[in-house]
Amino acid sequence: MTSDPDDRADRTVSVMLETLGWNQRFAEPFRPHAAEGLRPARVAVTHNYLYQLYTASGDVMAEVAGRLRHRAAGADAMPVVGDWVAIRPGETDDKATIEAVLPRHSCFSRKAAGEPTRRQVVAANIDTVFLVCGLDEEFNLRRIERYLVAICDSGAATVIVLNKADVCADVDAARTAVIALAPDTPIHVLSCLEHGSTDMLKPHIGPGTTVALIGSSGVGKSTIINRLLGADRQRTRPIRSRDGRGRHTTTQRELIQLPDGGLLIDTPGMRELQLWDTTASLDDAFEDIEALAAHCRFRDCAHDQEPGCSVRAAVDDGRLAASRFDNYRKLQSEGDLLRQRREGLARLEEQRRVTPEHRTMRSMRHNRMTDGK
Ligand SMILES: Nc1nc2c(ncn2[C@@H]2O[C@H](COP(=O)(O)OP(=O)(O)OP(=O)(O)O)[C@@H](O)[C@H]2O)c(=O)[nH]1
Ligand SMILES: [Mg+2]
Ligand SMILES: [Zn+2]
Repeated sequence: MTSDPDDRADRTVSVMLETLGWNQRFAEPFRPHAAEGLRPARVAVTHNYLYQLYTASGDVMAEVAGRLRHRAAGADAMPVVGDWVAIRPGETDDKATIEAVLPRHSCFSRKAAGEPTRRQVVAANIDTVFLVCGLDEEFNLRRIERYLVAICDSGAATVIVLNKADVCADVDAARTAVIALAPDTPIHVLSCLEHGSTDMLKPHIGPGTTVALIGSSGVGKSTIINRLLGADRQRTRPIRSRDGRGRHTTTQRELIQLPDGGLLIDTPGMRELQLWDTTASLDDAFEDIEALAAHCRFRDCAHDQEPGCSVRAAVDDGRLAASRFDNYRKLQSEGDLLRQRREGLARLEEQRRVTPEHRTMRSMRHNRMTDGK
C-alpha cells in the first residue's frame, strides 16, 4: 500500500509543528485560518514592528497585518513571544504577514511599568515557569511570594529553581523557607558552576514543552539556558561585574529550541514585578491564610481589628509569620487598587462611547464643576 504523498507531507509538517509546541488546542482554532490558506507559526522574538517566527519550514520574518493592528483591543492582543499566529507567506519579498493570534492557553502577565491600568503580557503558551532565584545576598522570600502569585495567574505550572547554591552558607534553611511558601511546588537546588547540575531540570522540559525562565536580573536564567543547550548562546553578565544592578544582561525575550526537543523562553530580569490580576491566585498562593480565615468569626473578616479573627491570632502566637501576613495584605491591597483603576478605566471607555450631544453636555457640566477651582 502506498501512502499519498500529500498525506506524508502533512504528517511531516505536523511533526515539525509539534516540536515547536503545537497541539490539538491550537489545531482547532486554526482550522478557519487554514481554510484561508494561512500557515501556523510561533513567535520566537519580537522587535518593534518585526517578528521572528518559527514555522514547519524554517524561520521567517513577519509584520502584523494592518487589519489586526487596528482591531487589536489594546497592546496585549498583539503577538508576544510564545504566541501561535496565522501567517500569509510573502509574495514578492520573503516577509510574511501575521493575520491572527490564536487563543493563548496560558500567559504570564504583569502590570506595565509606569502605566497604572495596562497589562503587559510577557510570554504566552507556557507550560511551565521556572521561577529562578539566586541563593546569594539578593535572596528574598517576599519577592518569591510575589512571583508565585503571578505564575499562579498565568495558567502555567511552577517549578522553583534555587540557583547559586555554591555561594550559600545554609542551603537547607533556604530550601525549607521556600517549601513553606509553596509546599506542593517542585524545588530544585543547583549551581551552574557544577558540571551537569542543570540535568535535574530536564524532566520538566519534554519534547514540545515550553518552559519560561522568570526571575530577577542576575539570578542566572541565561546561564541555566546555556547549560541546558550545552552552548554559550545567551549572553550572561560578566563574572567580575558587580555594576550589573538594575541593568539587564538579557534585553529581549526569546523562544529557544533545545536540540533534543523542548523550548525555553529567556526573559530579561524584572526590576519589580507588579501584579496584574490577582483575585484567584492570591488565594492559591496563600492557602494557609485562607484556611485560617475560614475560622474567623465574621465571614468578611478583613483580619484587621475584628474580634474573633483567627488569622491575627495565628500571627500573635507565631503559627503564621508576621512578614508573610504583611505581604499578603500588601499584595491584596495592590490587587484592590488595580481593580479600582481598571473599573475607572472601563467607565471612561463607556463614557467615550456615548453620543456626541451627551458628551458635550457632560463636558459642559464638568467644566462648570471644575471652573471654581
Ligand atoms: N556563583 C555562581 N554564579 C552564577 C551561577 N549561575 C550564574 N552565575 C553568574 O551570575 C551572573 C548572572 O547570570 P545571568 O545568567 O546573566 O543572569 P540572568 O538571570 O540571565 O540576568 P538578566 O539577563 O539580567 O535577567 C553571571 O555572572 C553568571 O556567571 C551559579 O550557580 N553560581
Ligand atoms: Mg539573562
Ligand atoms: Zn480574620
